[in-house]
Amino acid sequence: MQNILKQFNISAVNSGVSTGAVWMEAGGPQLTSFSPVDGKEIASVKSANREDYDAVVKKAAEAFQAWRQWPAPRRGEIVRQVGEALRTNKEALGKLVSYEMGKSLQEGYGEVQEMIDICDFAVGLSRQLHGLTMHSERPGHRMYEQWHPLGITAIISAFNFPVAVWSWNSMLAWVCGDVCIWKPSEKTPLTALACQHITAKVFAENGVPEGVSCLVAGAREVGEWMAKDTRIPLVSATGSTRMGKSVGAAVGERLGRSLLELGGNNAIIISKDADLDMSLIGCVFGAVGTAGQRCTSTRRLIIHESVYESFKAKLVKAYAQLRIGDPLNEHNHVGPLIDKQAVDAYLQSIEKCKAEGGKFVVEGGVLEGADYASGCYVKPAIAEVQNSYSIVQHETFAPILYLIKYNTLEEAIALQNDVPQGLSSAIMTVNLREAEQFLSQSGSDCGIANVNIGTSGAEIGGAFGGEKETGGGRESGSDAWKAYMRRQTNTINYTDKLPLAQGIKFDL
Ligand code: UN1
Repeated sequence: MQNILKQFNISAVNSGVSTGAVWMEAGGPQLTSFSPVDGKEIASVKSANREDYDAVVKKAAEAFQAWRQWPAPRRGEIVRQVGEALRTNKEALGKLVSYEMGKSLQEGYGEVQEMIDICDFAVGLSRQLHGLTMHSERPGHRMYEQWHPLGITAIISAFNFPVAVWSWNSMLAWVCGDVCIWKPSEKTPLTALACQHITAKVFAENGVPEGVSCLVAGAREVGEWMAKDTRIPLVSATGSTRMGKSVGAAVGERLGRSLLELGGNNAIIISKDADLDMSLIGCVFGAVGTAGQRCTSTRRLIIHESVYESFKAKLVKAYAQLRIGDPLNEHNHVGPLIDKQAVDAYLQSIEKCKAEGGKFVVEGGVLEGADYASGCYVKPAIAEVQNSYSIVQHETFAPILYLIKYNTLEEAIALQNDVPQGLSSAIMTVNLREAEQFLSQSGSDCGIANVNIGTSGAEIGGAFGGEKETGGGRESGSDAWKAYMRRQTNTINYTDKLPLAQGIKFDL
């Protein structure tokens, strides 16, 4: 790990405030990053105080004046080179993600791959920031729309995807002509430092203005400054519903734009017509992958009563085979939770579930012993519950899977939708009628609805996000780029008359 830290210029104590090549003398409190893998302190990062923050916003605003003049395909060329640099650094960055955050090495690499993929996507997009043309109702008039850069995009990201979520936002924002200020999770500042170093090198080689890629490490208050800051037209925030409500309210108060990607409470319906063996992988990976800390993690299985017992038996057997331990050891399936606080939340959820009547068919618990010295390794658990339990309605960021029984598909869909969140959902069925009903307007109410794959592991090409308490934002693929630009409608009169719209007569 020492070599990797060195490769990314990370020393024992680092500045967490940067406008690109420049790392400022940060005056805020120091954040210490501990690895949940072994509990050891990795390094510290000095966070931004208000003065540092203001200096960064000023630099970013200046950079925007220049950056927005760069042709979009040229901005795309810079992002292409960032993608190349990520390819070169994939192994090292993937390992650092795995060590600082605790996800399995495969998933660490997968996260960096998502970054590379969004770079490729953004490069193509840089030549496709299309607007529409319309037919004017007036003779000799032309009407069209164009998309202009918006300004500063603030990115607040969470610990669970410490680098990919930043890249979904920043790569799109950059090709759109925006500049970015990133507040990474205070739990994973080092992977952010690494990304900033990778980007800054590419930017410096290409003469990209200082301020196009900014980093402001810090705790909650930095996010609050961003949310209230009228110099920032767009705040893109990923995290808990609680955080999103406060960011959304503060941004809304000043009529700014927010893009919120908040909690999920994702379910898979296992139909009587499901291929049970195939479904098993999707369910188990969805529930225990990233130790249940994805916003797309599978939290609930809604299982048809005719296959309930047999599928439960398969799950119990599969869980017995899970290997929990050091995520850097590729032999293991499940790594640690992010920190002790997360372990407490996991334990409390188990207690609450039991108190409400939940019956555990796979018991949870915290693992002890030399291999689990960080105290953050927990056993993935499975409980039989009712969907109405308050704990089942709540997103616990941990590997606890709830089993619910159903009889008719209508009932299953109603259960799937009957939670405050609306991010991801899936049905396992080979029955076309069921699949189509699930995807129809009276089916899943989520932003993501899948057939015969699980709830997690979305590809970057689609718009990512969800409804209800998930916040309504869409990031990543499809036309999510539109959130990072401002639309302008233009009407041009190329005659020597000035007819008014709607046929209004106004003669002088
Ligand atoms: C998140 O957990 O915040 O679909 C994002 C997935 C990943 C992204 C998850 N591509 O699981």
